[in-house]
Amino acid sequence: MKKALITGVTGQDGSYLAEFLLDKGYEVHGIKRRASLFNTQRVDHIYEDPHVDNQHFILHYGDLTDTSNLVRIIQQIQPDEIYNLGAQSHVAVSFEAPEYTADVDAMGTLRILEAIRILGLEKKTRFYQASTSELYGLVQETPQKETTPFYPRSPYAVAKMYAYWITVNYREAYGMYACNGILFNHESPRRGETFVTRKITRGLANIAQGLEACLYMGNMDALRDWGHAKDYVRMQWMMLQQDQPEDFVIATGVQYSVREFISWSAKELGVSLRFEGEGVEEVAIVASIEGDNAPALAVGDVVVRVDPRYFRPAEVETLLGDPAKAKERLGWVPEITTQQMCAEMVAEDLKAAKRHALLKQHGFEVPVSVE
Ligand code: NDP
Ligand code: GDR
Repeated sequence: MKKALITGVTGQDGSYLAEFLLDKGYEVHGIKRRASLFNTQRVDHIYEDPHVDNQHFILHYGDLTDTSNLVRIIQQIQPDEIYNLGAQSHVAVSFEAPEYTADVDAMGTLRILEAIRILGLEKKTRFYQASTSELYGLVQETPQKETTPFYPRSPYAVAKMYAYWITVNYREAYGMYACNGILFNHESPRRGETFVTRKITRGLANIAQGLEACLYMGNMDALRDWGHAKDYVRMQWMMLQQDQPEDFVIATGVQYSVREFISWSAKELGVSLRFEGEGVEEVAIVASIEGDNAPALAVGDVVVRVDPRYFRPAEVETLLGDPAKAKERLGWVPEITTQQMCAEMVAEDLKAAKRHALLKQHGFEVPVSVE
């Protein structure tokens, strides 16, 4: 039985990847951080009681800032594959916590690579690094492919650039099977609530059900190439099954604006929006309503406004990937379109909002977290 270790197993990708590898018959180990509240919601459905024998899904406490912890876990497991998905992954937050972001995202990657080397596992353990389209930042070529020069635009992207190159370096210096997946944005109903797609689907569902008044957005002109996380974790595994380690761009090859994503999400709720005004004065107004998913809304309501506090000190305006290499070499193509993904996310968030609204109707007020 193959053994895999996933850092960031409690995150969006980690949870889908753990499911995927368990289905393939792997023994899956994951590193979770100590937190003051349970932080395992995304993997609770695959949790296995440690008191029963023959566990296939095993969680270890740990942190990418803690070298001795990483060495001990890797020594204990002797994994065939390590997927380094753990990161301070929020670009805007990286401007607030640049040093921590560098420690986790850059040095954390080095710590794992060094642990593999110190333990003499260079020939056994294959390593996947969660690299990112944010490396392209201020884009030098469109669409972006494996050979496009990098120009990172945030402390997050700069830290991930170190991680990208140290992965290449350890492959070249020590002959390790180590590779980078340069993944463009990918989303799902499990996406963190403060990333733009989930903020939109959840926010609009809450507004439609009367749980929030208005959605405050940053740069709605930003263009992104959004895929579904399920498609992207499949590719993470495929990258570690080749004869030779190589780096791949993973993307859909289509881009849309944040504003378009807002319009689609509203449409999924039966609401048509009209955008009016410019810059920080721009608003989205309800133009028409169909069906019964938005009982709290009326035509003319303003549901989206701009709040400059969501603007970034340096913005990545446009990203569009070219996944031709992944298609040619690995036969990988995304199976879920951006629109299908948006519909799935809205449906899930609407279910949750309806649950909340029902509790509220019956006198049980449950506060809705917003940022
Ligand atoms: P998430 O933010 O959903 O998950 C990040 C994971 O990393 C969580 O499990 C988190 O733990 C964990 N983590 C954070 N800090 C530490 C730390 N100090 N030590 C150990 N673990 C830590 O990210 P995604 O699942 O979306 O992304 C997975 C990886 O892919 C990340 O590295 C991200 O930067 C990268 N990436 C993501 C893309 C995307 O569009 N989703 C695109 C390209 C790259 P906790 O749950 O406790 O917070
Ligand atoms: P990104 O994702 O920065 O691309 O990083 P995010 O969803 O945060 O932003 C995408 C774009 O939307 C604009 N935007 C807003 N973003 C947020 N979060 N909140 C807002 O209110 C808002 N309004 C507009 C942003 O300015 C940006 O242009 C994600 C992360 O998953 C990274 O870890 C990963 O590496 C990259 O995708 C690829």
